[in-house]
Amino acid sequence: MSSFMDWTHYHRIEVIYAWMDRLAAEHRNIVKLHKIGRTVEGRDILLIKIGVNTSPKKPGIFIEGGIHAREWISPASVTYLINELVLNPNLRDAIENFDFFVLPILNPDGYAYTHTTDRMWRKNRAQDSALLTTLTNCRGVDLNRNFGYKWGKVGLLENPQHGTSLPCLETYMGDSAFSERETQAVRNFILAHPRKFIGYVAFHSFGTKLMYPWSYANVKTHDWKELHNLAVHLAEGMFEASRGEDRYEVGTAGTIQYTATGGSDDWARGVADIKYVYLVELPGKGQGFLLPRQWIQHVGNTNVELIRRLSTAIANKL
Ligand code: 0X9
Ligand code: ZN
Repeated sequence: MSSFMDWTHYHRIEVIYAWMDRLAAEHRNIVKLHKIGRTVEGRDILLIKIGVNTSPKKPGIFIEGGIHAREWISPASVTYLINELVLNPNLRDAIENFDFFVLPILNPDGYAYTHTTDRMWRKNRAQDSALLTTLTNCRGVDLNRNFGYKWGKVGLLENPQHGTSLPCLETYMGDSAFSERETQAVRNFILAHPRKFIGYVAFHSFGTKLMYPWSYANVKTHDWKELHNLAVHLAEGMFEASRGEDRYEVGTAGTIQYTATGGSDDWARGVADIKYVYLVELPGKGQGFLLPRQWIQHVGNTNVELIRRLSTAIANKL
C-alpha cells in the first residue's frame, strides 16, 4: 500500500478521501463533494459530483462502489473512473450531458476493517439492537440486502445468499429495510433529487457479469429487452477495452447468478424509478476478491468504456 493516490496499489480509505478532497479543490468548476452520511464508526460517506454546467434539470447518473468490503477492485476501479471523468477529454461529452454522482466507498467501516483485521469481511460493522444480534454477538449487515424494495421476502428454505435474518451470516439483511446508515444515506440523497437520475450502476466483484433488474426473483421488467440490448452493447465495449480479455455475461441475476432481495439495484429501479440500472461483477482473474493490484488500470479502463457507452446511448435516447 502506498500513502499517495495511484492506480497501481489498493489504498486505505484515508488516502482515497484525501485524494477526493484535492481533486475537488483543483477542479472547483466541475467537481463538488457531498458528505451524504456518517457511519457507526464515525467515517464520512463521501460522494463526488462531476458535471459541466450542472443544473437541476440536467440528468444524473449514480455510480456506486464498495458496498461489499472485500471487493477491493470496486473502489479502486471506480476511483480510476472518477479521475478519468474529471481529466480525460474523451469523456467531455459525458460530463456535458450528465451529472455523475459517484460514491466509491458505500461501506467505509467494512472497507477499513478489511485493511486492519479481516481481508474477507463483506458487511458493514454495525451491531443493531435486535435481540438476535445482541444474543449472538455477530456484527454487520449486508448492505446489498438492506434496501427497501421487496426487502425480506425470503422463504424459509431459500438459499441464504438470497438474504437471511440470521445476523451471523454474510448475507444478513438487517433488522428492517434501511436499518443501516449507509443505505439510508443513499436513499435520502437520491430521493432528495426527484426525477434527476436516469442511470444507476453498481460495481461489485467478482464474476465478469453485467446484470439488470430484477434481482429479487426470477422476473423481468416490462422493458427488459431494451435493458438487455443495451447491456450487450456495453459488454461489447468492455470486451474491446479489455483487448479481448473480459467477456461479460449479460442477464438478470436470476438467470446468470442467483436471486437476492434488498439490493440497491432493485431499489433504484423499483422505488427511485431509475430507468437504466446495471450491476457489474468485475473480473476476478482466477483470484476472486484478491485480484492482484496489477489489474486495477485494466479494469478501470473497462469501467470507463462502460460508462462512456452508457452515457452516449442514453443521450441518444433522450
Ligand atoms: O450477492 C450480491 O449482492 C452480488 N454478488 S457479490 O458476489 N458481489 O456479493 C450480486 C448482486 C446481484 N443483484 C442483487 N442481488 N440485487
Ligand atoms: Zn458484491
